[in-house]
Amino acid sequence: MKKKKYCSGCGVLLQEKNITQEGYTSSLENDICQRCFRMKNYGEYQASTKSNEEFMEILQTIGRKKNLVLHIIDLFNIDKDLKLVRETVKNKMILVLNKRDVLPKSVKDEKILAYFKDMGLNYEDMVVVSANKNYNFDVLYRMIMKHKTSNLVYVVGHTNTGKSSIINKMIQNYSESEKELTISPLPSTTLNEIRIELNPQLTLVDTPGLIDRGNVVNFVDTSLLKKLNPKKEMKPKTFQMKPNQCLIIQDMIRLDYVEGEKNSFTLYLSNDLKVKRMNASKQTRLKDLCKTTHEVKYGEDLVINGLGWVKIVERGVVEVYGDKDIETYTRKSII
Ligand SMILES: Nc1nc2c(ncn2[C@@H]2O[C@H](COP(=O)(O)OP(=O)(O)OP(=O)(O)O)[C@@H](O)[C@H]2O)c(=O)[nH]1
Ligand SMILES: [Mg+2]
Repeated sequence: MKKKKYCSGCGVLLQEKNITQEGYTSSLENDICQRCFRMKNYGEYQASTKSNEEFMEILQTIGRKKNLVLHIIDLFNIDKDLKLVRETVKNKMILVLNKRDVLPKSVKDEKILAYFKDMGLNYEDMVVVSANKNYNFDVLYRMIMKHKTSNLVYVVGHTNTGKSSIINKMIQNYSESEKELTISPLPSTTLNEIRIELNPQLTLVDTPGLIDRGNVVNFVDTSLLKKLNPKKEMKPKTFQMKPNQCLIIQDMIRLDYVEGEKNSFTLYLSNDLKVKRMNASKQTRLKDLCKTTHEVKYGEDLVINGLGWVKIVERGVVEVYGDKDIETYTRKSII
């Protein structure tokens, strides 16, 4: 029997029998599956469905080992259940805050770090990085070498946080290897554990990420998806708001300011999205969508999962209209 071969892009078991199934390749001589080939060469993204049960099993298995773990967070899309990963994986952990490049440059790294330190979760260390800008990787590398318990270091986190992008940067920076993991803006790009030996002292293990069911990315087409993810520093948009005014974001989300004093709403979104302020009572657009009401307190953000957030200065009541599966919630302001 032939030896099993796994895709070097996403980790799936390669097979040449069934074109409709995961892991298909026209020939087992190839190193990557057809899905990865298309993503890498044509930017043709194909969604896959990885269940969160499988993800939790992977986390639990890692939790039974003693290896150091890197927990990757997307600063644009901070997971609400950060604690879940920390509680499942009790290993020594470094918190890696990725996509620094999309936050305004005026925000200091210290401020970002302080926000996460205040959560009181137990990490060995924390670092702010950007895989796209190759920012702070020497600091990250030194932290890994300082805290690792063996040559094997696991990389975990939600889908799309940039786990594979970070490992690719580490390969470029610290190894002679030509390997390249597949990355994409769609959920579930990586499908299985993939071990990447950087050098005799360090092997990184890429893992599939937990899917966030309430994230906007699950409900949009590819062209909108490309607009949603900021590619550059976000230019915050500020609107002075009075009750009975509303904001319409890209004909997808409507925010009605229903109760409070004169207020200021600052939107942190991809610069490619359009926002309009309107008179709420004269405008019925999007009002047929599902409504959620939030009381936003002083110093809080209203988060629209996957789209970004609104920093609201004074206390106020806001109604959000959008697809019923898009999750919205409030949190302490990050900026
Ligand atoms: N702006 C910005 N985008 C990034 C950065 N790192 C990764 N991305 C983008 O984020 C998206 C997801 O990256 P991946 O590396 O595939 O994320 P992942 O965590 O491996 O995702 P799964 O394999 O699905 O769990 C891609 O569109 C990347 O280009 C970064 O530092 N800055
Ligand atoms: Mg990945």
